Amino acid sequence: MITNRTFTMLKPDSVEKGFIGVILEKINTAGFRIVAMKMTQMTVDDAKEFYAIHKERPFFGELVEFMTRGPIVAAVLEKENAVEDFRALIGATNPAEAAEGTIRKLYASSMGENAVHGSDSDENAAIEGAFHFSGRELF
Ligand code: 3AN
Repeated sequence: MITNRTFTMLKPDSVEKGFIGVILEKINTAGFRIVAMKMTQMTVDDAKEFYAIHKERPFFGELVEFMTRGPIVAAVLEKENAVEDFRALIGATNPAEAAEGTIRKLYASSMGENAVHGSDSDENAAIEGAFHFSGRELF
């Protein structure tokens, strides 16, 4: 399935540090259209479900604790080649390895607290978008 959409979350660290505006500016400047957006806070059950693919990983508990400790900004973004282009814009999972100018290089502090989420496939973009938004919330 090929789509032109991806799903992102500005994680609790970005919201806590006041980086919502600068990150959205990078996203808009890079040519993404915001199709849906909201500020919300995941429950522990939400985070366990959202990150179920990582449940056997040693960092799973830390990940769930971090992602539920405060509000996030969830959004669906549209652009040609959205998934790949957004992963390029955010940079490597580990901010120390992220390319210059990427969102994680600029605003993330560690592998765990890495500022933003970006879907890793068109299929997951659709699943993750549907996790946070109903059809009526997509514009
Ligand atoms: P990405 O977000 O770049 O796709 P994934 O899917 O490998 O990275 O990991 C999902 C999330 O799990 C990451 N965004 C990060 O918050 C967390 N994570 C990944 N690896 C680690 C790690 N070694 N230690 C702590 N948290 C991690």
